[in-house]
Amino acid sequence: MKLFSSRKKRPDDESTTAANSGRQSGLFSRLARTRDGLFGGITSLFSGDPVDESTLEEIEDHLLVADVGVEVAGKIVNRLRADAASAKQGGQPQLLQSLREVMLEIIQPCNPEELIAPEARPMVIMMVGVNGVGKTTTLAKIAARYKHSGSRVMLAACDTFRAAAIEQLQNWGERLEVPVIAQTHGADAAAVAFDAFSAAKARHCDLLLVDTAGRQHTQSELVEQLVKVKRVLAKADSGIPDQIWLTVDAGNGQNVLSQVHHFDQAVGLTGLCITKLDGTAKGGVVLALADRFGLPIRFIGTGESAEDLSQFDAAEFVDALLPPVS
Ligand SMILES: Nc1nc2c(ncn2[C@@H]2O[C@H](COP(=O)(O)OP(=O)(O)O)[C@@H](O)[C@H]2O)c(=O)[nH]1
Ligand SMILES: [Mg+2]
Repeated sequence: MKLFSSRKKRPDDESTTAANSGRQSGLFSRLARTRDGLFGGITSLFSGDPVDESTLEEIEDHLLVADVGVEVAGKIVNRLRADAASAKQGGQPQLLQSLREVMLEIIQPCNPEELIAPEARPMVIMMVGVNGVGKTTTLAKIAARYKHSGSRVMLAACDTFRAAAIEQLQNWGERLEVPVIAQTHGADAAAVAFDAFSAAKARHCDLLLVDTAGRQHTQSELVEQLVKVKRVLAKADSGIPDQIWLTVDAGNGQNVLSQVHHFDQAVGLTGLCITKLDGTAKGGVVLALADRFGLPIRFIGTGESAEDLSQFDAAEFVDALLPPVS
């Protein structure tokens, strides 16, 4: 089975149809906190009055509180001001339209390209990130999603740093009926990854998801271990890992920018997963990430259970962040 091939429908293709409406998907309700933080208090957005400086200031303040960052907030407000000054802007519905347009322009580069399945071997995705951001949970959600769509999935427990981490992945494996390759606590993470790839190949899996230990990006010996996992996998097959995704917790706000920078320098990132968008008002950081790095955003997490995962779609995301047009 070639799950990732462009010929095959992706498991969540519905997100790319139906005009990508964030309002029609569950995403709209799940992003309520960020949306309220961004625009909830701005009643003048709906007043129908012409846009004035105080409205723009209010919007800028809210953007900053939602952790969009100074640069992006400035960019957005400048654009709104320019639109307001031009014939394009005649009142509030147009203000919302301008907001939608500028936000979409910023986020659009993060729309992920479809993953193409490699020939005759499993696709290998390695997940990295600091402690507690939701790497293991996100991997399990991804496993559930692809298993559900008929792929053969395997998990590699390469967080050997904490005994509980191996158990956590094994529990997910049991729940999802997905095999987990693990060794004991303290085992060499790179050796586990190597074994897991051999096992995934032998069992004709489509997808191997490699969990890794959480670490601060500033802990150099731990980052070295990640580099080693990557190097050892490449010895097994020069094409792997196919993808290295960084999971970040949206609740960490602007701190995620330095995480992306450091992990990218250390291992080279091909994508991001953004978690905990359900529990934070700082989801505006997605705009900051998009503006600064433009890395593909693969998935967003909006809860703790297996189904609380959405494939990222820029238009849908922007729709879910904006207040409903009354
Ligand atoms: N609310 C919420 N909680 C999440 C999400 N993703 C993960 N978590 C929780 O965050 C905690 C840490 O997750 P874990 O996967 O162990 O993080 P790791 O250390 O990066 O592997 C767990 O309690 C997860 O259930 C999410 O999208 N939303
Ligand atoms: Mg973990």
